Amino acid sequence: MSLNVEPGTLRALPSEKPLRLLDNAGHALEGEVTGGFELPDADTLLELYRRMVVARRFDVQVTALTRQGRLATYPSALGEEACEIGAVSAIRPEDWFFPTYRDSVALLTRGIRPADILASFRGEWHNGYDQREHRTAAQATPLATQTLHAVGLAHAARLRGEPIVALTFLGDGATSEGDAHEAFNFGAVWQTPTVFVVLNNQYAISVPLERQTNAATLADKAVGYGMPGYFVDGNDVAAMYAVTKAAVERARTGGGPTLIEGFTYRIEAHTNSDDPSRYRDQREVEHWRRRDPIERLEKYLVSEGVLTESIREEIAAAAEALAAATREAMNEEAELDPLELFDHVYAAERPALREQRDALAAELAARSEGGER
Ligand SMILES: Cc1ncc(C[n+]2csc(CCOP(=O)(O)OP(=O)(O)O)c2C)c(N)n1
Repeated sequence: MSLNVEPGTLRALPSEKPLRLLDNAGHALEGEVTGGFELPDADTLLELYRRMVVARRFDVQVTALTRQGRLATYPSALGEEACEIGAVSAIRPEDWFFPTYRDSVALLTRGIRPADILASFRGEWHNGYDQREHRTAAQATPLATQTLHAVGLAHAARLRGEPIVALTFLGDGATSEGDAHEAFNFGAVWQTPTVFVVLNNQYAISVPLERQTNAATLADKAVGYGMPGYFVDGNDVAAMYAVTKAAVERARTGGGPTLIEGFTYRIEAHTNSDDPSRYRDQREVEHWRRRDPIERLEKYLVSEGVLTESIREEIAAAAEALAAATREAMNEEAELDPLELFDHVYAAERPALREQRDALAAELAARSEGGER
C-alpha cells in the first residue's frame, strides 16, 4: 500500500538545534546554525540593545513595586527580553500585536506608557491604553484566546486589502490549549497574514515542558498545520528579530502564517504569588542566568566598537528615568471604583447584573461602615 501524498505535502521539519546568529560569548556565527538568516545591521542591533536594557530596568522596577504592595500582580519577563523585544521590533506601527499577560516589556517597546501598561495589574477593570491607537490588543489572561483574535484581524485586513500583519505571542503551556490549535489551523487554511511566536520559557507555572508536549520542539507543530516553523534561540535577540522580520514580510506579501518558537527561560517566579523553588532547581536558574540575552549582545556590540562607554551611560540614564517615572506613577494612589466593573458589560441594563451590582455596593458600604478598607 502506498500513501497518497500530494507533492508539497511533505514539509521540512524545523532545525533540531535552535537557530542563532550570536553565540553566548557574543561572537557572530556562520553556517548551518544561522539557517540562512543574516545578522541585522549595527544600528538595528544597538536599538534592540537599548530596548532590552530599558525593558529590564522596567521589569525589575515593577517587580519591586509589586513587593511593596503597589500592584496586585505582575508576571515578570526577566530573561525573556530578547525573545519578546526581538519579535515585536520586527513589526511596523501599523501592524497589530496580540500579547499575553507576560508581555508588558513588548508593550513598552510599542510605545505604551508604563502607567497605562500597569493599569490592569493595579486593579483597574480596563487595560489602560487605547488599543486602536497603539494597534495593540489588551493583555490576555485566558490562555491562547489572543491567537484567535490575531487570526481574525489578519483575515479581515486581507479581505479589506490592507497590508497589515498580526503578530501574536503565546506561552509553551498555551500551545496545549484548544484555541491555539484552532488559530494555527484556521490561519494556515486561510493563509492569513499572522505570525505566531511561542515564548517557550520552559514552564507553565509549575508544569515543565516535557510534561506539556511529546513533540521534539514546539516549532515542529507547524508542519502538521502546513505552515513553516522555526526553532530559534530565544536569548539571541538578533536571531529572533531576523526570523520574525522574514516571517512578517512573507505574511505581508501573501505568503501566509509562520510559527516561531523562541527557546528561552523565565528567571523570575511565574508571578509574585508563585514559589518556583517548589518545582525547579536553583542550579537550573543559574545555568540560564549565564545565558543572559543582554550580556550576549553587549559583548558583540562592544567588540565591534558600536557600543561605547558614553552610549552605554546614556542608555542606562534613560532606563533610570523610565524606572523613576514608573515609580512616581505607581506611588500616586489609584482611584479605583469596584462598581465600575459593571458599567460596560451590556449596552442595556440587565436585572441579574443589577442584582450583582447592588449586592457588591451593599457589601462595600457595610465594609466602610465597619472601618475596613
Ligand atoms: C484558558 C486558561 N486556562 C488556564 C489558565 C490558568 N493559567 C494561568 S497561567 C498558566 C500557565 C501558562 O503557561 P505558559 O503558556 O507557558 O505561559 P507563561 O506563564 O510561562 O509565560 C495557566 C495554566 C488560564 N489563565 N487560562
